[in-house]
Amino acid sequence: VYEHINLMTFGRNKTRNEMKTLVSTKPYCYRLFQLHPETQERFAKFKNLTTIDALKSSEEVKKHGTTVLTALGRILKQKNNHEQELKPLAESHATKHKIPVKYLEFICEIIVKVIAEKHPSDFGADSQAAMKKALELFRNDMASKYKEFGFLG
Ligand code: HNN
Repeated sequence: VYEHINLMTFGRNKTRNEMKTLVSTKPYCYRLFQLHPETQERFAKFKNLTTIDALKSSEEVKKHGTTVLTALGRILKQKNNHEQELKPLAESHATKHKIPVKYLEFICEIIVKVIAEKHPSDFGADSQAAMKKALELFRNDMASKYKEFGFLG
């Protein structure tokens, strides 16, 4: 599972060009916005992207997808000792961006789906279950931090 996250987060052992190729060929960055348009509304910077083609070709969306997956990869690599990594993100997502826990669920579901699609022979039922569980732990901790910051999510 952690190998896959490495791949998804364009791991440190990749060169910049390899990373760019991965980013530009993997069609997952826009999927959250496609499936759940209400999530796109949280991003002032993506307001002008009103068609699927615009979303698919946007460098900004790719860049943000990388930001999100890199942050998530760092959290998951802590194997649940993620308090330090999680707290500032929980704070900004609770108090500034006001991102409901439901939106976190959306992206987690998409991440599992996309890895399963991209690596069908390496990401079977057990791996999927393990990844789901890891993402669930992440979400639960986000949700409890949200409450500490007074956001009920
Ligand atoms: O904390 C920050 O504001 C820094 C930028 C950042 C990071 C590192 C954001 C971020 C922003 C600010 C974007 C900007 O101004 O460039 C916004 C508006 N997020 C959102 C909104 C929604 C959102 Mn997220 N994020 N994020 C991160 C990092 C991680 C991260 N964000 C997430 C979801 C699902 C949504 C709902 C549409 C999200 C996740 C799951 C993660 C991974 C921990």
